[in-house]
Amino acid sequence: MSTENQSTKEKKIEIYSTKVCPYCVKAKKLLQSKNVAFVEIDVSDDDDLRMSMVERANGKRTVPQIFIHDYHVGGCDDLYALDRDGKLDELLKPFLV
Ligand SMILES: N[C@@H](CCC(=O)N[C@@H](CS)C(=O)NCC(=O)O)C(=O)O
Repeated sequence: MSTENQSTKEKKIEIYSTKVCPYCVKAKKLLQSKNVAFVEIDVSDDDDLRMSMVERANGKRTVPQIFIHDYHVGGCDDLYALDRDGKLDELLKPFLV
């Protein structure tokens, strides 16, 4: 495997979510429509995991919190705003499946 492929493989899109969360569903729908793979981290029943999300998201406590590799997008509204501004597709390019 080339170095480029290797590094792309190590990068990932992560979405912190809970089981009942309309904004999470909406955010995942947009990611799915873009044909990218993402990792979902369910923090519903895990306070430690939720705290690590809050730390990583600079104090944001709501779900979803979305990360494109190490770029913190924010929540669902932020994801849709990026798309409206025409910036999302470029960020998602390395993750197309
Ligand atoms: N504007 C935020 C709204 C997110 C939001 O309100 N999420 C709800 C769940 S759908 C939430 O986190 N509520 C508080 C909680 O679950 O602790 C976004 O677009 O992500």
